[in-house]
Amino acid sequence: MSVVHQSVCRTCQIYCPTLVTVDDGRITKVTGDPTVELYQGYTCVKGRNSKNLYGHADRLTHPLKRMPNGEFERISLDDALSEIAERLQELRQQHGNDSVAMYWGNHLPEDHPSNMAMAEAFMAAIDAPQAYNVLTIDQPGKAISTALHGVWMAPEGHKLEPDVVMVVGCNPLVSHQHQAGPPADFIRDLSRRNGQLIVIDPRRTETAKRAAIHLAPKPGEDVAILAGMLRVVFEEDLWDREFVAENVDGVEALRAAVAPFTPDVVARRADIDAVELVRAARLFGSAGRGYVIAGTGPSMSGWSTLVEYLVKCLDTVTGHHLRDGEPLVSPISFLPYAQPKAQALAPWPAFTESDQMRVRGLVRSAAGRPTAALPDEILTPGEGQVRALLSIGGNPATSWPDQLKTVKALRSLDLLVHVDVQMTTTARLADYVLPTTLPYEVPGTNALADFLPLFNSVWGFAKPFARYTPPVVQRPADSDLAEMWQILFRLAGKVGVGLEVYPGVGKEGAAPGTEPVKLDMSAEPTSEEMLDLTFAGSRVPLEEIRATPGGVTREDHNVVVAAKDPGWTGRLDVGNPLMVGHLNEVATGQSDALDDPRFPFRVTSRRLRHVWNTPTYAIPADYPTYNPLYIHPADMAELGIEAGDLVEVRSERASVRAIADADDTLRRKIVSLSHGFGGLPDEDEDPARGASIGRLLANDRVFERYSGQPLMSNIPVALVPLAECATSTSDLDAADCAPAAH
Ligand SMILES: Nc1nc2c(c(=O)[nH]1)N[C@H]1C(S)=C(S)[C@@H](COP(=O)(O)OP(=O)(O)OC[C@H]3O[C@@H](n4cnc5c(=O)[nH]c(N)nc54)[C@H](O)[C@@H]3O)O[C@H]1N2
Ligand SMILES: Nc1nc2c(c(=O)[nH]1)N[C@H]1C(S)=C(S)[C@@H](COP(=O)(O)OP(=O)(O)OC[C@H]3O[C@@H](n4cnc5c(=O)[nH]c(N)nc54)[C@H](O)[C@@H]3O)O[C@H]1N2
Ligand code: SF4
Ligand SMILES: [Mo]
Repeated sequence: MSVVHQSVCRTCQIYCPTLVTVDDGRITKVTGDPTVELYQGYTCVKGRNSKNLYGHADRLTHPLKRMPNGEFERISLDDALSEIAERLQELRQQHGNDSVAMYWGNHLPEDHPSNMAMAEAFMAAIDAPQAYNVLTIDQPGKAISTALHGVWMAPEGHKLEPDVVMVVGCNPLVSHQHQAGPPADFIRDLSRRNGQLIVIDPRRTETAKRAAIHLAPKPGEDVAILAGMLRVVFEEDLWDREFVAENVDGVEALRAAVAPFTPDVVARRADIDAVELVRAARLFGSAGRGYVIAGTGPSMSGWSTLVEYLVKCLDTVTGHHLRDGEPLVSPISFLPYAQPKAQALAPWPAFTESDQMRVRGLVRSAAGRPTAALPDEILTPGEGQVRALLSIGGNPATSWPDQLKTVKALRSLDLLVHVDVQMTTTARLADYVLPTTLPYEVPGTNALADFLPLFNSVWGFAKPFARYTPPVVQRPADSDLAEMWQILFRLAGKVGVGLEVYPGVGKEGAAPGTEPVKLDMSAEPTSEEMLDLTFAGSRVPLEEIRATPGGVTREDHNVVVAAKDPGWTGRLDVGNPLMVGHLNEVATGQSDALDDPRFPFRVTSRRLRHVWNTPTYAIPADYPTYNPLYIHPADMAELGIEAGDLVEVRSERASVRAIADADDTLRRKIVSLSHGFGGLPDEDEDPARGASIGRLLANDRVFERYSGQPLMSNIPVALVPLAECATSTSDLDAADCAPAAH
């Protein structure tokens, strides 16, 4: 029997509405749902191909325990959780609660709306402060700069008919990192109104090809470029004096700090055309409405917080915020309604000084504890040493920077528990591997896309859209799976602690005064009950969303931005002393600090269309399973290599082997590689599995002081063609051709 269900893709944060065809209990087809105007039937190859995840031979369906001989054996989930609880209790008793850490990656928030709040509740219940997440190795500057700058309480300036959009180190046409919906929609809408797109990216990306102005700088110079643009905006009086006088502090400090970044200075540093830089600044500054989005490019190149702060400064000094009386086009559906107001919420502390790491002088920031320093917290003996790690929804052994140190740390743990759907690099190192359900087997919603504006104002929907989906297929027969929140609930029960769960996105994101819900630990809630808890009091009631299979698109509440409250004193800050001090350092510092004649190339990060971070076993058949190393054709000619050749990529830290591919959209001497690929360092180097970019990184050399995020892109490397090694008569000696020592 064939049935078509309306559902929601949960492979990434775009949550496309889908039509899922189920034949005799098996998913045979996933397509876009054409009934949803906002998405126009859009899906991507990853979402359509996700049907292959289900029923695949490589899918994990039973918990595994690593035996003393190193082999994995099946164990029941209940027994596994009992054993894990016992070991956690021993460690807590012997070494204190500090010895237990949790890391959650992308699939935790993605899979079920209650997972995040449940993870937070679990760590609070065992009174363990060592909670880490993926944000600090992604774009931590988004959260940190928000705390330093403050927020506009009508957070939607970008949704109302912009005249200009500037995209910095982001490639939404492939990554979808922007509005939920078809990724090119924002460009189409922009050009319909004769608006302009500016892109700043060392590569002529799919997005850059659509831009009116594309600056292709050296990577790592975004601070200088944005400071240079701010300077033009001030010099040419393109800033919004009235808005700034009314709502913004620190403008004189910012103006002084950007003064050294003249167009000529910036052009020289970034190797771009000074005239084009000024043109971009004028276009941005003189537009009536506009906004900037920054992606992973600048964050991975070492500048997350300062770049994200300057992005906010540009939007704020040009007054690109919603005003009194303007419509809010996409109020959040899944949270209680909050009246938008044309006023500033003043900055708040971005750092918790009392929450110190033991290494590199790092502290917890608004983005969380520095994940990049967790391997050191595991390896450094003494009080507070982490001995157990619960790894949920991510893949530390591949995604964390500095794979060599990460793997050494994971191997040294007394207990590593990993929750996943497949035997990833991390799973292979774990003591217990706990398999989790796949999205179409459980109820879900598209709420995370709806919530995203809470974390960054340029994410989320262009129009409200709330959809619920029931499970559309059964779990595999005989499987022993649980949802992530369920695993945590059951583990808490075995440890003997009660859980208090906050609605919405958890305590950190909760409105002041929100009370947690005490769970009855003797009766496991259902997945649906967890949804009820999470969406309590939502603007659009969950009952209504459940009862409307196509989804609810309600724009009620006559959502018009209200005037500033009488007597309101909150102001945004564009002159934060930490940021201004850092700008001064950049102005007077060397821009060529990374240059090293031994490593004439730089490897940058990029996303591939057909995989989402760690590839799954279900890569579409017509796409490569490896991780192409993209090189400019002229550089390939100089190196004497062709597409398909093996190349050793060598950094100061390590070397990996990659399969070369030509890409003339790159700058010369800049190569690019995706993350998520590759095996463990001591496994046979199989180029078909793809090269690990994380192995080339060091976590303690060049790192951002605010988040601990190290250089994860723009890494100095040398490229050595392997064919040359085989036949070398040149100045390459045998040592050059052997993999670099780890
Ligand atoms: N050098 C370098 N390093 C990087 C980056 C970079 O650009 N360059 N990017 C960084 C960024 S932005 C991020 S977000 C992190 C990612 O870091 P993580 O979140 O730690 O890693 P992911 O690969 O996203 O982990 C996702 C996990 O989900 C599993 N999975 C796949 N499909 C499903 C599913 O349908 N359901 C469930 N439950 N699980 C599934 C996968 O097997 C995988 O183990 O990596 C960072 N690391
Ligand atoms: N298909 C697909 N989509 C994804 C993912 C995926 O793996 N595959 N991953 C998801 C995740 S976890 C995230 S965080 C988002 C990320 O979304 P994006 O940030 O859009 O990610 P990328 O496509 O890697 O784009 C980063 C861009 O930065 C450029 N760049 C590199 N260094 C610099 C620099 O120093 N300065 C500037 N200005 N640019 C630089 C690169 O050339 C690249 O084009 O994508 C998400 N979406
Ligand atoms: S864009 Fe994301 S949500 Fe949409 S189909 Fe692709 S993977 Fe699924
Ligand atoms: Mo990410």
